[in-house]
Amino acid sequence: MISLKKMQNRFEYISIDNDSASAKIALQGAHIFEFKPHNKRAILWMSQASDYENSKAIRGGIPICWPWFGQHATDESFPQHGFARTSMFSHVESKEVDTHTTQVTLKLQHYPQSLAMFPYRFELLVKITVSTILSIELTTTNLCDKSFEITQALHSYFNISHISNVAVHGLDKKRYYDALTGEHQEQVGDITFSEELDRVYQEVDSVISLVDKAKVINIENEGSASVVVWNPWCEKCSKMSAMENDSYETFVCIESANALDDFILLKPNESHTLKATIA
Ligand code: TA6
Repeated sequence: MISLKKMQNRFEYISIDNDSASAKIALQGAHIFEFKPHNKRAILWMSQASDYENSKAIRGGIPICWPWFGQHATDESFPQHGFARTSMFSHVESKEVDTHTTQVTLKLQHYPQSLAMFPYRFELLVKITVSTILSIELTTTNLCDKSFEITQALHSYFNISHISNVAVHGLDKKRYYDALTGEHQEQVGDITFSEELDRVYQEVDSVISLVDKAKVINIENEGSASVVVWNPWCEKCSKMSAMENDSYETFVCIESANALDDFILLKPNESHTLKATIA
């Protein structure tokens, strides 16, 4: 079953329910804010304090950071993580591949306000496949007569039992930029959490596993050279919008990205796809 729904404040989203899972995808930002395989816990975390209002980023699920990750390189008045996540996407196609698999494609193209921040004509296609696994493909096409660079991330928030129970496996020996210290380091072993952690791992070419006691979530990336791992811990969490003071205890962000030096250069008419598969 696929249906277009509206909340009381007219916030529009696509609701999916097939033999494998249920999911919800906001038209704003092509933002998946629920993915729940049947008879299992929801895989994606959503803040109880999040709004669902157009022009405000939803806190949780998988925000799409595009056409830049983090702060804009030259104008700090531009929105952090780009404008895609607060832009209205159009519906291209929804199809029930089979009773276990549903596919939705949404599209964003340049518009006057986007051209003011990112002076290029583009098409951004988001193809989401919902079954026992979730996959998201973010395809950027350069529609103009000059090259442009992007950085990007599928900023996935994952549900966890408790921050003290989890480890992130698969980044051992990878170099990372520590956003808290501005230093470059090399990862030793698995990542565990005991304080604020905000790192951009580079040249990542392996499957990343979120290990939460007996439960393991695997994140396989294609067209992505960076992985961002983030937890705000208590002090930053208490200062962030749409977070409850203890929110940090129940999520970890593992983001499939092309960030910092891993930017993507697209010549006219070239395309690039970033794909994440979550199982
Ligand atoms: O991906 C990590 C990060 O860049 C953190 O530094 C923090 O800012 C987080 O994203 C959330 O950003 P947001 O703009 O969604 O509040």
